[in-house]
Amino acid sequence: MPVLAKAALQQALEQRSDWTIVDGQISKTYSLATFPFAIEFVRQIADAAEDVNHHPDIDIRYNKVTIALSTHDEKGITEKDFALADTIDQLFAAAQ
Ligand code: H2B
Repeated sequence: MPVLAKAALQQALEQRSDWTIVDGQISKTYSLATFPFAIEFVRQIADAAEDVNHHPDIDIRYNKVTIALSTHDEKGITEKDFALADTIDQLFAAAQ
């Protein structure tokens, strides 16, 4: 799974909402209703990550969950990152 070229990366970001590049990773912050909801959301993300053996950096601050993704093995951003990003967006939508 190769690192995405700049143009492909920009297009992938434009096709999604609220994902940005932070320190070489794609990143998004989600706001949940409560701290327990944030923890449950992270629990679901952990299961999804294990399913695909691809793991995000996760920052939890009260009801805010920030996800950052890159592909360590490729030292950059690949389709794997966007695939998991899409799954996480679906988990969030289902939690609303
Ligand atoms: N997660 C991420 N984000 N990038 C990787 O390259 C990666 C991973 N590789 N999870 C997996 C685990 C690899 O280290 C294990 C050995 O399969």
